[in-house]
Amino acid sequence: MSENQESKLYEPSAAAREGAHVSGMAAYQRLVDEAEADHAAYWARLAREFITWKQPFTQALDDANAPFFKWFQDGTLNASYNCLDRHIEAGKGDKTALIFEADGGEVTRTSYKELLARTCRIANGLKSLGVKKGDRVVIYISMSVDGVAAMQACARIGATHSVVFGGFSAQSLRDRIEDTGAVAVITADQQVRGGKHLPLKAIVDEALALGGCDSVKNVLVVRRTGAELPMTAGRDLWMHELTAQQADACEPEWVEAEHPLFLLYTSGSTGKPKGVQHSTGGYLLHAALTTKWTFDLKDDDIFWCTADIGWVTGHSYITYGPLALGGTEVVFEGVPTYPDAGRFWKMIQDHKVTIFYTAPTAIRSLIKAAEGNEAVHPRRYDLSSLRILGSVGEPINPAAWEWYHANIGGGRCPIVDTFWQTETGGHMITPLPGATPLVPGSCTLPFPGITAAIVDETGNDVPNGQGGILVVKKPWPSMIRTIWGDPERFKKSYYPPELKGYYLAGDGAIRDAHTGYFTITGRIDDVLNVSGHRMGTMEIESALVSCTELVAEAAVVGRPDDTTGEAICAFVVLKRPRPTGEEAKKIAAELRNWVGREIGPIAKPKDIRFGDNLPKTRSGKIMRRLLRSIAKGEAITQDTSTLENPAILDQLSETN
Ligand code: 7RM
Repeated sequence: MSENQESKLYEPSAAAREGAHVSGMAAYQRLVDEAEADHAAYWARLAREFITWKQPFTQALDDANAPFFKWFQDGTLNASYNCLDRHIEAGKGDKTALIFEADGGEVTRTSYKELLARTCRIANGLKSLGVKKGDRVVIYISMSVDGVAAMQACARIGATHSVVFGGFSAQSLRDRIEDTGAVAVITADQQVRGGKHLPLKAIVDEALALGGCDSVKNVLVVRRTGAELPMTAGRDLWMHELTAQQADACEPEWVEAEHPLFLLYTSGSTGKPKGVQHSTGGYLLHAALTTKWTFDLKDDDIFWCTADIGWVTGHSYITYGPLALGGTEVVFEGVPTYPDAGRFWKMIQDHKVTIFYTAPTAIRSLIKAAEGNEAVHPRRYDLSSLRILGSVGEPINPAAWEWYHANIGGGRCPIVDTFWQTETGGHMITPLPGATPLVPGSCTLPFPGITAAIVDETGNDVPNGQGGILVVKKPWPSMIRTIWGDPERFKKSYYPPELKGYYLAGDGAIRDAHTGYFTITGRIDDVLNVSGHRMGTMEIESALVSCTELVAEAAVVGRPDDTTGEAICAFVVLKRPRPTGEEAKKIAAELRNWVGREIGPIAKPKDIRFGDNLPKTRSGKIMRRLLRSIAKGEAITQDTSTLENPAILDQLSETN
C-alpha cells in the first residue's frame, strides 16, 4: 500500500474546491483543531446549526456513566420534523424529496409536502392501532417510498424502528422480531427485484408462525404487486385501507435526544446478531453533517445512494441524512444488472445524478460486465452530471478505484472512500471532496471531530507505517448507545478493558508513514465481509450444525474473492461417510439452501468442502488459519506440528 500512496495523489480540482462546504485542507484542519481544542463545544456548535430543537440542550456530552455516553441529553427534538416539516416551513414544500425508480423503470417523484403527508398518514395509522412512543416496529420491506415513509412515521410518533433487510429468511426475521419485542410489523405483499416477484408478507407469516413473537399485534401490508394473500383477521391490515381514513397531518412526538431512533441488527464474532441501538439527536446530527461535508451536498444536487434501507447505509444516507438537509435523492427498487448491467449508468444519465454512492462489489461486478459487453459500458451513457463519487462497505482495491475514477467520474470527480460501521452511525474516516488529496485504496483521514487512531493490544499508539488496531479515542454523537437488551455485551464488544476506554472498531488499519493516511486492512475478528455485507462465521457455523440430520461439525472461513471481496468457505464433517463426486455436489447444494433458509441467501457458502474431520490441535481447537490457507488454495506454510491429524489437510484441499 505505502508505495502506492507515494506514487499517486489526486489533488482536488479547482472545480471541486470552489464553493465546497469544506474547501481546502486548511479549512479541514481548522475544523480538526476546533474539535481538538474543545470536543464537546465543537459538537454542540454543530448540533445547534444542523438540528432544529424543540427544547435546546444545555449540555453536549455526559460521560459520567462511560462507556454509556449521552449527548445533548436535555434537548428534545423529532427526527421526522427535522427531515420534513422544517423544509416545508422554509418554503421548499414543492421541492422533490424522492425520485423513486421502480424495478421495471417507472418513475415517481415525491415532494417534501407529499412525503410529509404520507408519513403522517402512516404515523396516524400506527397511532390508531395503539403504537406509541418507545414501542418497537419491525419493517420488512424493499426499497420504496413507503419504506422511507414508514421509517419516518415511526420517528414521528417516537416508535423505535428496526428494519430487517428483505433478503433475510423467516428464521432471521423471527429472531429480530423476538429480540426487539416489536408490537407491529410493516411489510409489503411482495418485492420486485430483477423482474422477479419475491414474497415478503408470506415470510412474515412464516416468521410469526415459528413462535416467540407474541408481542406482535398487527402486520401492516403495503400493496406492491397486488398478489393474492391470506390475511389473518384481527392482525393483518392493508396499509392503503388503514391510511385512507387517516389525516395527513400528525403532531410530532418530541423526544429526548437519547431516545432510541432505531435498532439495527449486525453480525459480530460470536452469538446472534447484535441489535445496535442508535439515539435520535446525536445520530441525526452526524447523518446530516456527514451528508453535507462528505458529499458536499448542495440544494440543487441529485444524490443517489444505492444501498438498501435494510442496511445502515440506507438509514443514514437515504432515510435521514439527505432529507435532514432538504436534498433531492434517487431511491431505486431494483438491482444493478436488470434489465442489463448498464442500469446504474442509465439511471445516472436519466436523473442527472450529481453525487453517486455505491459499494466496491457493485463496481467490480459492473467492470466485469462492461468488459464483456460494450452495450453496457459506461462510455455509452452520458455521465457528465456527476461531480462526486462515493464508496462504502469494504475496502476498494486501487484497480477498481482507478476504473471508477476514469470511467464513471470521467477523471474529474473526487471519490470519497468512506469508512464506517453500523455502530458508528455515519462516516468516520473519509476524504472531504473539496479538501482531501486522494490516494486510491485509502479512506484517508478522520472526519473532523472523530478521534480515530491505531493502537496495539494494550491501547498504546503505534507509529505510522506500522499496522495495528483501529480505535476511536473520544465518544462522538452518533455512536452506538448499547446493544439492545444486552449492555454487558456492548461493553465487552466495544470497550474491552485493555484498550484504555477507547472504542474498538473491530478492524485492523495502518497509517501511511508519509501522509498519515489510513488504510483499513480488514476485520480482526471472525466477521466476514461478503459484497459489503457483514456476516459472522459463527452464525453460519451455527446454521450449518443446526442441520442435525446431516452435519456433525462445521467451520467457516473467508477467502478473498475478485468480485465479492470475500467469499464464504465452509468445511463440513457429516454424520455419514465423507461424500465425493456427484453425491458431494448434491449435499453441498442441500446445505447451501439450508443456510439460505436459516439466515438468508446472502449467507450461503460459496464453497463447501467435506472432510472426515477438521484440522484440530491436540486440545481439540479447530485451526482456522490452516483452513483459511486451504480455502485460498495456498500451500500450507504454517507450523502444523501441534496438529492432531495432519493428513486431514490433503483431504480438505480437494475441491468438489
Ligand atoms: C457502512 C458499513 C462495517 C465494516 C467495517 C469494515 C468494512 C466499511 C469500509 C470498510 C474498508 C471502507 N457498515 N468497511 N466501509 N472497509 N473501507 N470504506 O459497511 O456495519 O455493515 O460494516 O465494513 O470492516 O468494520 S457495516
